Amino acid sequence: DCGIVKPKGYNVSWHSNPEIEKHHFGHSHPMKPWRLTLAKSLIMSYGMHAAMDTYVSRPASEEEMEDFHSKDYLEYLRTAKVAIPDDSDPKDYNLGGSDCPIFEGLFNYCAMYSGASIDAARKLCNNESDIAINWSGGLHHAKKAEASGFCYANDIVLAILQLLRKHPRVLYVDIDVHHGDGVEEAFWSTDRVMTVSMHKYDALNFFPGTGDLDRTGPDSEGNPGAHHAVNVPLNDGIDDDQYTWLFKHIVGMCVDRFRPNAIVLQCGADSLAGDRLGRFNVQVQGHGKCVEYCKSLNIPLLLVGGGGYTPRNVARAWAHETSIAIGCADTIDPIIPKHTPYRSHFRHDTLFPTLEQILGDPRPNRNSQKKIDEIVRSITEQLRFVNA
Ligand code: V1S
Ligand code: CA
Ligand code: ZN
Repeated sequence: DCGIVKPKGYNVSWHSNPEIEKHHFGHSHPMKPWRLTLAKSLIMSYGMHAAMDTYVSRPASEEEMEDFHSKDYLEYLRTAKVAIPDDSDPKDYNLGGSDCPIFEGLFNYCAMYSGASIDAARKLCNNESDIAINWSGGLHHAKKAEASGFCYANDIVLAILQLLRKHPRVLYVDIDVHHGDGVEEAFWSTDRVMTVSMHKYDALNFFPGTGDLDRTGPDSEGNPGAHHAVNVPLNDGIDDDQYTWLFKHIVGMCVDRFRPNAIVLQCGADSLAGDRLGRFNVQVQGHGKCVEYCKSLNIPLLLVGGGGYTPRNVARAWAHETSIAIGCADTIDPIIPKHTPYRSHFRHDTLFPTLEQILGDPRPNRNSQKKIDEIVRSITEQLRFVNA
């Protein structure tokens, strides 16, 4: 390894299970659990595992998953058979289409990534970890009784429910390029969870089509959830400077007003430049700055993965963010170690591939300063109603 040691008096735990990586959504499907193998390869070749408490996670029990999901949905998910989709089945819970196919071992896959997030949250609750990491989680679109956008079980909601057993208030922050609709909906009517999502927003042409600036919580009089949903709708091509400035400014204001006892950061890597589905121009550095900022707040922090459809860039971002968590980002060699398994995958861009340099055609930045100012003005106004 690279001589990385455990930081003194600061515990980072890494929750994973190699079983998860072996599942396949199907040939042309953009979601590749194998990207986790690639991320693990980087994390381990740098020797970062030596600086963390590493846990092989166990599958969540059905009872644990019932904390959020309905019994009948879980039953359907557990018994769903790989078959020609039956379009006439009215109660298919959105399973079996092209976004959420039924594949071999589906239920086990869901139980495993959920178990890892639940375990990670429990480590934070009993103060055994300062930062807990589950790169296989972050599946923010799943609903109580419905699969959506490559997500079947909502491990984030399950983890936040664990955190709420101990902590009065949890802040959820989502930097996936898509709107974190499933988490927002789950905690829509409570003032114990504030949800913040930054995303590409286009009601008609970008999934899932929700998350406009004025969707701030329930409108009904006296509902405690009012003002506790923060949405940051963005346009194509946003760059590192704009993105990290907005992140720090908005998350900073949310922490000041809401005073969370724990933070969950969904680190979806489809917000990176060159992503197969994403539209942004964020670099590994900028993406990592979001993690660095959350760490600097010194509040128990859960890091989960999420989207990310250009595997070599996903692996880079999550390895870099692991190095930020353990505090060695500035000391490791930027050039990917020679002995890294699958190193050839990172050679796409340069002969000496680095951890941070990604390739992505620079998209024109369609985010005007005027629009950014309007977002900040509106959210500042919204947060005046939050007083924890
Ligand atoms: N964008 C996009 C996209 N691409 C696909 C897709 C492509 C090929 C396949 F073989 C299967 C699916 N689906 C979508 C989106 C869903 C994006 C989910 C993002 C998930 C996350 O990163 O936030 C978290 C893990 N679905 C759609 O746009 C829906 C359709 C409306 C259009 C595409 N077709 C395939 C389904 C219906
Ligand atoms: Ca998001
Ligand atoms: Zn996404």
